[in-house]
Amino acid sequence: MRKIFAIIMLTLAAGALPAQEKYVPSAENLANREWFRDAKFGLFIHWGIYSMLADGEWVLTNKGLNEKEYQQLAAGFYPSQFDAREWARLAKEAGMKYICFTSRHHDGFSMFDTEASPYNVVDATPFGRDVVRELAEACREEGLKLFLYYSHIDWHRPDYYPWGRTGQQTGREPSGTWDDYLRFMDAQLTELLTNYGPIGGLWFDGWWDKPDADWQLERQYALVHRLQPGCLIGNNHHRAPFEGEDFQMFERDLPGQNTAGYSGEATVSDLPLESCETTNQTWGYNISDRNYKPAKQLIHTLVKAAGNNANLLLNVGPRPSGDFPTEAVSLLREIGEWTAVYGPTLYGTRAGEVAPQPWGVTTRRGDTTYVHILDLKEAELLLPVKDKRVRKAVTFKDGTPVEHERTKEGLLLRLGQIPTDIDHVVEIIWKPSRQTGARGTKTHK
Ligand code: JFZ
Repeated sequence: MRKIFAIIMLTLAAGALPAQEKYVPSAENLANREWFRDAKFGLFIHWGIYSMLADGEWVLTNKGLNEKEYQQLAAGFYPSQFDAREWARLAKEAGMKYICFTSRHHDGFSMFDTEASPYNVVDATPFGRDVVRELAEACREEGLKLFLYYSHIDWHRPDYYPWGRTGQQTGREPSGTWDDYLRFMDAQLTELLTNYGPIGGLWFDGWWDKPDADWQLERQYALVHRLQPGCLIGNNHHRAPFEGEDFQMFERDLPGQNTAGYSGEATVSDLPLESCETTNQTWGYNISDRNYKPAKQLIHTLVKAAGNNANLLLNVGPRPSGDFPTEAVSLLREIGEWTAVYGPTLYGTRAGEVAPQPWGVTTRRGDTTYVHILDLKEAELLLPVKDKRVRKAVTFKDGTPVEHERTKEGLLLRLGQIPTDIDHVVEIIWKPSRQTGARGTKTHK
């Protein structure tokens, strides 16, 4: 016995056994990543008891409210117009393929039935309905996938301690045991991944509040993947992806850009990518934010995301009543009219052979490339593609042929006039490349 024990100890010491298993995504997870890359467009929904204060999801901290007083909002939460099926229909009509819903935001209030805390929509509100359950059912009925936003920050629980850089002015007791908080999150994640059927993905957020804390993310991710191997994990930490993550998100920016100032340290990975953006200026319902983006701008963001190999997760902050703001509904409808026609130039595509340009982007599927002309002041466009021959080039919307010519610099498209459409799409079908041509010669890499 002692001998065997000694051998085991020696083997361990020699490093023959790995200390921590590297994450190997399951086949189902890899398939879901491809589904995700194909999906291109999702609806982000920020909704919670903060919506009642109509000043965004950060109101508790931004206004330095007293947290005990804030809790009392729950007793008045009765969203008489809430209809998960209606939300799912609006998303579907807009051309979206998934919904990402705030199951619990930084304020710590759970929008689902949880045993881990009484501070939840079923136990603490007169409404008493499990919003995540109704949304999960509605998504299933409409053929959408459900993703769940889950905050790592908690401005309510004492065990979210030591505090991070946010939520310090809310009158809370400065004490609590961090390990309890980790156990709480494990319990909630177990519920979310057990009680609602397949979850498309988890959208974590808040790591950045205290980057040096012992988050035990690899352990937490392993729990998620053990319960649902197919569930895609993303984390809005604004860094290159961590071990165990399945997609990478960019907040208010296209991959590789950093106009919002959040993504300075995020290199673009090979994982599926997602950009998220607001319809107005805030995530949670904000009654004074009337500054909605025009449909054209949001469509351009969607198209540019696709041209950068990314999805767009577009946000709506429903009212306390449960309705979407009127402007948001109109925007979703307008975008839906566009995707109904132009969807085929996006869904199932990958970034095209021409990198994003000032005039627009390209997407491709098989032997077809879609040239998305978003902003061009001329009637001609030179594509720097030299190694391919055109079989057919047409205007996507009506199939009219597009004159084209091979030049030294590439392929010159003559559009006839300066494009004025929201997105003037030229569809190019290429001839089979010579290497894979009729003579069946070997392809070289
Ligand atoms: C986060 C949330 O804080 C926000 O409420 C919303 O849910 C959004 C989608 O994600 O936004 C952030 C994240 C990080 C920073 C700022 C906003 N940051 O590091 O400054």
